[in-house]
Amino acid sequence: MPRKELSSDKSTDPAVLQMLAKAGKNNITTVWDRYEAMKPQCGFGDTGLCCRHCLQGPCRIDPFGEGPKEGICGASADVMVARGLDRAIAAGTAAHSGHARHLAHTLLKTANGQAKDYSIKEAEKLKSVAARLGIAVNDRSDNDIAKDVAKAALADFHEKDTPVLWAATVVTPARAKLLGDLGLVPKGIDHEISEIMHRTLYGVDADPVNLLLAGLRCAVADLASCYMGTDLADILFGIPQPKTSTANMGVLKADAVNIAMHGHNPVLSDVIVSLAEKANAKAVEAGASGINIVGICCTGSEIMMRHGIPSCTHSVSQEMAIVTGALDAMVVDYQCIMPSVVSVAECFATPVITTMDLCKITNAVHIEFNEEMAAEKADEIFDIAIKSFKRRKNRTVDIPDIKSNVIAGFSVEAIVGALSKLNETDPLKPLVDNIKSGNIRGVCLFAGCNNVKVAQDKNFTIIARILLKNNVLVIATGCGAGALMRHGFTDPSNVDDLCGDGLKAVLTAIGEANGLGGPLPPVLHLGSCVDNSRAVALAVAVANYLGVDTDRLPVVASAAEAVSEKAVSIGAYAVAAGLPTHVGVMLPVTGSALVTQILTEKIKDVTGGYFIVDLDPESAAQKLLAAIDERRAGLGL
Ligand code: NFS
Ligand code: SF4
Repeated sequence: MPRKELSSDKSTDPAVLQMLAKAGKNNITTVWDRYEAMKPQCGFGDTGLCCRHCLQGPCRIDPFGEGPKEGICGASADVMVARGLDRAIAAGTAAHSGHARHLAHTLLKTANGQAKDYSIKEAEKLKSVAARLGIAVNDRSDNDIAKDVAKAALADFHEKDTPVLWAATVVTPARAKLLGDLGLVPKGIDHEISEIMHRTLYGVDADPVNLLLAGLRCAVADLASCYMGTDLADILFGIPQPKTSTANMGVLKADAVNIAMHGHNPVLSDVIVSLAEKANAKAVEAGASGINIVGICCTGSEIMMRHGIPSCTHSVSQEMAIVTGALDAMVVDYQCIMPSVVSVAECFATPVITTMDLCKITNAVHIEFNEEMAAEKADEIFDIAIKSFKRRKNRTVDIPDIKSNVIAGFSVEAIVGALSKLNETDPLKPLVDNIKSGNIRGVCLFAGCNNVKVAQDKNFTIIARILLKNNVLVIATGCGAGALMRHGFTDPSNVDDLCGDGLKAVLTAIGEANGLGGPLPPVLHLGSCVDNSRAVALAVAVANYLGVDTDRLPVVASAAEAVSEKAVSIGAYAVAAGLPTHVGVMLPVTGSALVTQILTEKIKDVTGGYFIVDLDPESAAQKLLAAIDERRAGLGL
C-alpha cells in the first residue's frame, strides 16, 4: 500500500516529520521556522508589484487602495509584473544553460583527451544527436563527432546566423514553423538572457505584451538548454534504463560512510559514484561497512536514473538529511542548495563540501572540482567523509526506518524500448492505440520543487492520486518525481491501489512483455529537471506519429509545489510547446490583471498552451482532467 499522507502543514513525509521533531527538540532552526518568522510576507512582492530595477526605487504599486498606481518612472503594474516575470525566466534559463554549457565543456575536454576520467558512453546517441544537428557522422571517430557536437552546443549560446539548434530541431515541424512565425525562436541562449536583462532595465521595454513575448522566446532558449543538458549527459554518462532503487531517509546506513550528493550536474556526481567502489577499502579500514552514496534533489535523480543510487530526500527537506546525524559529507555542486545546510551541519559536525567556483557557502569546505583532475578531487572528498565517519561512528544517529521501493530510469529510449516488446516494428503504436481507446485518458508530467508554503508533497500526491485513478499516465521529473517516489508512487506493487483499470491494463501489458512479471510502476520517473526535455521528446514523438502538433495532444503538466525560477522558465516553455500547465503556488503576477489574463487565457490562442494557477490540489486535478478531455475531443476521441 502506498503510504497514506500524514496531516501536517509542514510535510506529509513521515521521515521528515520525525527529523523535524528532533530538530525542534535540539533547537535547530529549519526552513519552516524561517518561513514562520517571515510572515506576513509582503503583499507587493507577492503580487509582482515591487520594482527595484533602478536606484530611484524601490517602487511599489498599490493594487487595491489609494496608493500609487505607477512607479516613479511611470511603469504601470502590467509593465512591472511582466518585467519581473521575464527576469525570473532569464534566471531559470541562465541556470539550465550554465548546467548544459558545463557538460559541453566536459564533452569537449573528453574528446580532446583532457578529461581522463570521462568517456563517451553512448556512441549511438552521440551520432543521433549529431545527425539531428546536421553534423556529419559517416566514417568519423566518436571523438571527432563529439568535438563537433560540443562546439555546436557552445555555438548555440551566442547570436549567430542560424537559430539555436537545440530549439529548432527538437520540436515538431509545425511547432518550429509556429515559433518562427511568432518570432519566438531564440537566436542564441546567452543572447536571449542578456536581451531580457536589457529590455527590463530602467527605461527600456514598457509594453507588457512585447515583454511577455520576449520572455517566451527566452523560455524556448531554456527548453534548448534543458534538452542540450540531457543529450550531453546521456552521451557522457549513459542513457538511463529502468533500475530498482529506494527512496527516503531510510537509505542512510549507520555503519557506512554516508555521502549525500546534492545539486544538479552529473559531471561531479557520476564520477563520485564510479570511483566510490575504489574508495571502499579505505572506508572499511576506518571501521565502516563501506561507502554509501545517496542523492538529494536533481543530482540524486541523475545518479538514480543511471546507477540506481538511492535517493535520500528532496528540496524543502534537505536540512533534514543532516538532522539524522548520519551524513559524513554533503557534497554540493550548484542550484537549490539552501545556504542553511551549513548552519544545520555545524550542529552535527557534518562537512558540507562545495565544489564549484560559482557556488561557495561561507563556512563550507571548498574543494574546487575540475574534469582534468576528477579522480584526485573525488579522492579528497572521500577522505574528508571517511575522516568525518571516524569522528561520528560511536555517536548515536537517528535514521528514520522509512524508505520506498523505486523503479526509475525511464528515458524516452527506455520507454520506446519497453513498448517495442509489444510491437517491434512500430513501438509507439501500442501507446497511441491505448490513448485512442481511452485506456490511457491522457498524460500528465509532474515537475518542479517542494515549496515551504505547501505541506511537502501534498499537492503532488493528491493530484497524482486523482489522475492515476482516472487513467492518466503519469510521468515525473525533479523533486516532483522525488515527492511521488517517497510516497510509493514508483513502486509497481502499488499499481492496483493507485491506478484506474485502463491504465493498470496498459502498465501490466508493458511490464509483462518486458519480463517484469508484473506492471510498470504507477509513475514513470524520467529524471532530473533538465530531463523535462525527455517529456518534450516523448510528446514530440507521439505528435509526429499522429501527424499533429504538440498543442493537440492530451498532455498536461503540473509544477504543483514550484519554488525555483527554473520552474518558472520550464513552465513557460511547456506553455510555448502548447501544454496546459498547472502551477500550485501563486506566481507573482496577480498584480496585473492583463498579464494574468494573457498567461491563463489569451496565450492559448497563440501557442495553444496556457497556465492553470490553482492552489487547491483537488480542483487543480479536475482542471487538468478537463484540459485533457478538451484535447481528446479536439482529436475526435
Ligand atoms: Ni528543479 Fe532540481 Fe528540486 Fe526544484 Fe531544485 S532540485 S532543477 S528546481 S528544488 S525540482
Ligand atoms: Fe521605480 Fe521605474 Fe526604477 Fe522600477 S524602474 S524602481 S518602477 S523608477
